[in-house]
Amino acid sequence: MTADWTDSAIETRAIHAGQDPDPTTGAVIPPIYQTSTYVQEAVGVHKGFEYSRTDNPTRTALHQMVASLEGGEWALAYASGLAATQNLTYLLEPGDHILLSDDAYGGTYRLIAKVISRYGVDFSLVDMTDLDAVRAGLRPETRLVWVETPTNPYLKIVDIRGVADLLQGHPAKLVVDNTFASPYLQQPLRLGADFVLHSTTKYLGGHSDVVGGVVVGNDRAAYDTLKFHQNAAGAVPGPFDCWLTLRGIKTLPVRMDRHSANARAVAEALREHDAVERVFYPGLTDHPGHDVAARQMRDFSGMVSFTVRGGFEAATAVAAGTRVFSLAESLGGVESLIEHPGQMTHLSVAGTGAEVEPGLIRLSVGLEHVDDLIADLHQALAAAVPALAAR
Ligand code: P1T
Repeated sequence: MTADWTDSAIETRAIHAGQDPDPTTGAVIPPIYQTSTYVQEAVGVHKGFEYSRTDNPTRTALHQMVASLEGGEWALAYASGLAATQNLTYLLEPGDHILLSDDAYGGTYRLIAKVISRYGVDFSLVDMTDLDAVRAGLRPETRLVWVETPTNPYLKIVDIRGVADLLQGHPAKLVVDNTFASPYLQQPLRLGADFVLHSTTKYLGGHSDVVGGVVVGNDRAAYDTLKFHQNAAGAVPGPFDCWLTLRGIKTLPVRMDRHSANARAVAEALREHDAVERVFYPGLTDHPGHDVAARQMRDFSGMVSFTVRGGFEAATAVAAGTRVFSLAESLGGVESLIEHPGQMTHLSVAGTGAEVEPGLIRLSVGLEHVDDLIADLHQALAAAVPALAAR
């Protein structure tokens, strides 16, 4: 029985939930239970653990932690965000339909379009910021509505409460991929979502040193199905990965505050730059989703996208021209990253109608000094788009 932190603030829960001192040694930090199996005193008589695909105490601590952060009854952890996504689709039957955001991580699209659809599950894309379009996109056989907010890579904002309300009386469950916000900034279950999904690779882990995923929810029957498939399909995280994620989560609130402050300053600086066409950041007051974001998020997180004048070639040159921002896929770590979605994270949506613009660049704004970040972008833009930068 672990201590109950329900009434504590999220900053306190991020440090303590699911992490009582080790009962045998008093260790303050839960051990990495690096074991595949557990001894039984007699057949079927054990301390609650049989085999580490089924359960592992370090993973149990992570489950309790993330459930606490999201305000959910339960959480289940997986070997990656996509393994978590796949596990949720085990709730579906052939003939069912998924309504998917038209702006979503390319790998989520690829999994649903190229893998899940082979098993008789249909899907269609919709702009989730348009509630009328969501209503029109629902079919009698829709069983999952898949929302990201902010979206990847355009940082569109979906009204979670609005989508949840229009699903009243429909059998479809609402999944919110909360990877870009993190539970510190946004808690979709409190806004009516049925399930929350994270790539814990990103802000929860926070240090670009571990790949993982989680699903969080309140529905016990869904838990039983997902828990069965977590074990039956077996895409579980190892104990060290769970421990790294728990370690990262302890600083989530302070990291997210600084990610958000740095990203806002970067977005404002980019908006002033002549070589930049459009800046996508929900913290800018003229972002079309700003009001909804201000309502459902504590702050606007650390992701910024923008288009450069000069299209594909200029964008490719900017992405390769930064020194503080590393050119890499992924996001949510302490170090700043830059990428070209069209050729990297969203290559798999090419030719689908949901592709991104060739001039689009995505930033994961890290925790370096914001002056260094802005100076780095200025020098990369000046080198890639010299005529415009000189104006
Ligand atoms: O990479 P993985 O841990 O399997 O998580 C997949 C995933 C799910 N949801 C969102 C919103 C994501 O952004 C991702 C992974 N995204 C990247 C690797 C990226 O650079 O966008």
